[in-house]
Amino acid sequence: MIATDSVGRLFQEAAAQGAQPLWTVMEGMVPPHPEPKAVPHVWRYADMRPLLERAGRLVGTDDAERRVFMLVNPAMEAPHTTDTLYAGLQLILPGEVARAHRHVAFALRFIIEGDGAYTAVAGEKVTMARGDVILTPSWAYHDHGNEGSQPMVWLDGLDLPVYQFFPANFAQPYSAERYPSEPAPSDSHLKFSWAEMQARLDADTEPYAFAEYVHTQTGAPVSRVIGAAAERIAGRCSSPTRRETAGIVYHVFEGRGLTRVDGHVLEWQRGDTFCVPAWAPYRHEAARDTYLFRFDDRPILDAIGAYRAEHDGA
Ligand code: GTQ
Repeated sequence: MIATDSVGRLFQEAAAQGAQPLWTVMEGMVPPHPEPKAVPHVWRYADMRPLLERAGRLVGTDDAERRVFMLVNPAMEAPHTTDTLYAGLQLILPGEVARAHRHVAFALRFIIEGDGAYTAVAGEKVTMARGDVILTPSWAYHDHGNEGSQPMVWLDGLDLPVYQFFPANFAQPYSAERYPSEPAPSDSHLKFSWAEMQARLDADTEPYAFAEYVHTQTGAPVSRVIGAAAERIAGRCSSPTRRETAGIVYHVFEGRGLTRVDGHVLEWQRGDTFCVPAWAPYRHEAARDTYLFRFDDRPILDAIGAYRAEHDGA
């Protein structure tokens, strides 16, 4: 037994064994409420579109398997748009093919502009138009091609940050540029058309409407990690104030307004993408009739029993 033992000495010797006291950092380890690292942020399409255009001129599909600008949260590093979600803007020019690969990570696309492009997913060639949502399930081979005459831009939503945490992601190139595919059936479970979603939102006569995208066959969320929904807010109206343990990425399909998040004011208009960190109270205020697309990590939170939400009941 050392006569002059001290707490400092104890900590030093514990550190030499790869151990640290919990009690000095207890609150950080089990905080009283969620403490996301991500901060609220808007990526404006007016700023992003010219960067994509330049990438289109400077970088070909040989150099970029996917020509994407990641939307990186200012308080985090790539691939974090929020603590758990990744978003990126992908450009594909007429005549280009983004070669086939597959990965464990799930992806969804929300089409921002252009038509005449397709994503071939596991042998189904799915054509894409503005506002459509296309799913790329885990481990399904997929390639993208633009057979139209206009550039195509879409928002990618992936669960990549989850695989920073769980080292369980694999990726594989396919042996050819394109994976063999047939035109997708009109009722493909891989695609949700905007027209259908807008009809669901418009069927609700309230100034604020919310509708989730669910698998047409199973009624389940679009993946086991990521869920997606759309919202309609009538001009000069607001959403309820909510907070959720889910992180959220929003994209403005149509309209103009702002979102108050925890004291921040995010102003947005058509084409912009913004994020809401976990547990931050947020409320949308629409200046004009507005449609928002969103994806979140609710399904995986549900799976681990950690999804919680509160709203003001408005
Ligand atoms: O289109 O396959 O934004 O693999 C990031 C990773 C898109 C894709 C991204 C990807 C893809």
